[in-house]
Amino acid sequence: MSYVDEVLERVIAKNPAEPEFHQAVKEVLNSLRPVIEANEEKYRKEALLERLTEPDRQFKFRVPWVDDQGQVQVNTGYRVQFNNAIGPYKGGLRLHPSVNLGIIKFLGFEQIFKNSLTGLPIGGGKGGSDFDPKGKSDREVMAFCQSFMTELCKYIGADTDVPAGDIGTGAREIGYMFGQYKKIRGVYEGVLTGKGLSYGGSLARTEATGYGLLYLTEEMMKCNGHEMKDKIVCISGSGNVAIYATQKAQQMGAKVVTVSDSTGWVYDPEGIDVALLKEVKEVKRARLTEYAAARPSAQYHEGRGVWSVKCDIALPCATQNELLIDDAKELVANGCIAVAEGANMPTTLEATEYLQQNKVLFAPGKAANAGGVATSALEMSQNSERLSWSFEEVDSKLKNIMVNIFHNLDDAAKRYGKEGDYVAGANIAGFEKVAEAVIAQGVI
Ligand code: NDP
Ligand code: 2IT
Repeated sequence: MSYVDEVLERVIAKNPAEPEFHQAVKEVLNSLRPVIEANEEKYRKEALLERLTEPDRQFKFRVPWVDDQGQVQVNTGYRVQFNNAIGPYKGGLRLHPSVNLGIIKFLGFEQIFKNSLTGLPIGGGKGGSDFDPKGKSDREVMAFCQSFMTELCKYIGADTDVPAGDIGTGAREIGYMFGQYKKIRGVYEGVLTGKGLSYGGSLARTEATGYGLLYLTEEMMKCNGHEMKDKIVCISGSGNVAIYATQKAQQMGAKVVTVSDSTGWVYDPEGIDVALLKEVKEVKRARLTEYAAARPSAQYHEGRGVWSVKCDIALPCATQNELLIDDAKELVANGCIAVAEGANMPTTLEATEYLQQNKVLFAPGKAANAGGVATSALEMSQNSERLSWSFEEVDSKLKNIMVNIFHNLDDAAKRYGKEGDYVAGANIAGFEKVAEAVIAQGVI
């Protein structure tokens, strides 16, 4: 049996009931086959793949807090420190009822390669909790965040592990967590990114994932003979990534006609009104029904359906496994040119293969959404030098990083005879640097 197959089998046997983690490992290891096969003896002896698929350590802890009725609630908190070969652990905190160890592990594993692709010195980690911020009062969210950080603060630090936002964790939650870290540890340091601008946050971090997604998409389109102007774009999600992806796509002259949330989706043939979307989602924290109610051109539909709308570019920006094989077939039948993942692993393996086989340009999340974490690393740099850069400076660095990522994965794919396979390109380019660093640092 090949080394890759052996490790895949072992990962599944050792980590039962973690299907998302298996999926992420399968995608990465399958596309690394040509690299591993070229160095099979060395990597096997080094147990390199075993070391990359086993987290450095993982924390799971109780998070008790008191709700507005005086009732004690108990959630579970997680932080997985996956790999710090090239820098301190770095990755977001997801607050969503679906969170479990397998989901945090898939996200942490992806983060290793994504962070490597940014070219910046950051390792891979991820955390979160099954707490649901939806429908909670600000006081309840604060109580949860303080309790969560009371435990998490033992394991993190500006040079050790630097968490940030993800689904359900935005500026409000980061603020409460930063306050509690400072209170307990007594240090004012850049231990979290995505902070408010008044206490060490970076300009353009809020916009970075969505903007970065469009910078990479534009470069991929350009290198394949297409431009963004007048393209019809379907976006899923209506959170941080989706909102700023919509904004940047429109700035590039494309028209975004859909967004969605966990209960339904909106089709707006006139183009999504970003100011209204921001008001509904960022200020009111309301459902998309409110967007549709305020916008005569918009139609609201219950359930899923974004990918049934004819488009040139599809940008899944909600969550994992939200673009399935039937959606991929519909996109291809409707003449879709490109899919770029704003979310982490939103496309199933089957749907990804189908899109690639049908010549749809496909940019995987670990490359396409790397602008968020890259700008987090820029926030860390600004915190270290105790300076703040202008919006334009951060945004132009972000754009450079995304264009470079695209060319790195394009080159890596070509080097291994897989031209145009950006999934393989991203995994190979991300892996090479981490593999070298792991081996150079010895058996630890
Ligand atoms: P937000 O919490 O801001 O928004 C998430 C959006 O996705 C919401 O519209 C939400 O709907 C929808 N959503 C979440 N879970 C589900 C679900 N199970 N089914 C259907 N819809 C769902 O999160 P972000 O925008 O920050 O994150 C979106 C994706 O991008 C995630 O995969 C995240 O890991 C990834 N990402 C985020 C980065 C960042 O910097 N924030 C960086 C890189 C990747 P509702 O409002 O109804 O819950
Ligand atoms: O998935 C991701 O890359 C993020 N949620 C952002 C992580 C970060 O540290 O900014």
